[in-house]
Amino acid sequence: MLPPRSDFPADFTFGAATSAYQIEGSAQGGAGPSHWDTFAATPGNIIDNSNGSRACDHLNLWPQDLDLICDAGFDAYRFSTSWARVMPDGVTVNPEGLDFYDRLVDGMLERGLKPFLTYHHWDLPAALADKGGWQNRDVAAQFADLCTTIHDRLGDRIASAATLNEPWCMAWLSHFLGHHAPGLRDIRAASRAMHHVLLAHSTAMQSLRAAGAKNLGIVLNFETQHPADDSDGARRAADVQDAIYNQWFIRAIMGQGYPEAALEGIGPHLPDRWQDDMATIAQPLDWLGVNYYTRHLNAPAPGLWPNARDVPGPLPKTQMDWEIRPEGLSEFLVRLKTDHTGDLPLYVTENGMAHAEGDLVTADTGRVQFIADHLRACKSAMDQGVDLRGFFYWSLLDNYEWGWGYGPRFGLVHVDYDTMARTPKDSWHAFRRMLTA
Ligand code: GCO
Repeated sequence: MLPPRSDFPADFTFGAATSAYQIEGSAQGGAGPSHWDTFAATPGNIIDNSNGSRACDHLNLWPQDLDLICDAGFDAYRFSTSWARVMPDGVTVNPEGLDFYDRLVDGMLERGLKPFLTYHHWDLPAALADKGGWQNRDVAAQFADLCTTIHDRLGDRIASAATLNEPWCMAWLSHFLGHHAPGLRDIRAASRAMHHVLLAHSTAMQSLRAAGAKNLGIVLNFETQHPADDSDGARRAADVQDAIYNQWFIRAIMGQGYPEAALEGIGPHLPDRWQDDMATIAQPLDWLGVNYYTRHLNAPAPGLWPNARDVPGPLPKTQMDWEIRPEGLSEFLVRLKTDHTGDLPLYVTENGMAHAEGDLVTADTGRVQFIADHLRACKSAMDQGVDLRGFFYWSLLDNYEWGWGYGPRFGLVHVDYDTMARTPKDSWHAFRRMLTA
């Protein structure tokens, strides 16, 4: 059972989250190719060699998807706009793309849902990727143009907006670890991307503020980094991963500078005179979005920096093989307040699990338990003084899980990828009981 809604303040926001490439269908509606389309077209990059060309066909089925959010009793919907749909070549506007989001936002308001917009959730136009994408400093100004273009059209109806989703994934997972588009394993490319994503975020913040936008933030992901044992090597490995993963972005944004343990390896490859950008990067936020899923165990890996490797942990795991550790969520919320964000309002913008139980597509009591435990972790952080304003479940629908394709099922609602039929699972009903009681 989920905790009662009355455990949370009356104005606490409950929502469901999705992202454009994972649900819309990238081949329709005049969108241009994004680097996810080209990455997915390369054999071996996606487990099932699938792509987001059709995804959940949300571009056509969005009214029923909004109904599902509304009928469950949610207050808000966190969605993203696709850069490649709004600007197929990265710069020129596709009116059909903007029209789609315009209708979508009106659809939310008609159903009493607050629109929580994320300007970018990874579908960078291939034309910009050709020019180096996040490695190219020009991307900052181009991203700011995208944001103000979208703001001009939707800004009068948006409750809250985030510039970027998970810059760690955009820069490190994709340019150093090679798991996400553009699939590079190159420390110079990764280091440049680590800096330029922040420059893009802050340049967009400045342009959006100048255009009168309100309630602006960014969404960062946090994963607990523990040492696999009590050796010095394991502790060092965990510290370096923590610096890259959990400190790089928030420290820079809060004006605390890049963490030393990450600069050791990344510093030599940063763009010239990167220090000159640090004041710009520290733009004030109105709120911070926290995505939390799991923890990692780190063992030393002698050889090359960062000298760390992941080892499997002993805790129960999701369909992604991610360890389930709800207390990590309260730990991060408290740590953020104490070390970085102070009184800044926080939102859990993503938390959820990939999960499948037997043959009955609606059976997911394991997910209900997962959500209940993480909601209690939120409550515990609030009891410790954290100004947490909302919780968004990832995800409304089963959808395209990037390099994992369509296998992992994160949804409150099951999607049959042949018929596109949506079927609410136990967890959707559990939210409905909680939120409409
Ligand atoms: C992320 C993204 C989502 C994922 C989800 C599950 O956190 O990686 O925001 O797009 O689908 O997190 O991996």
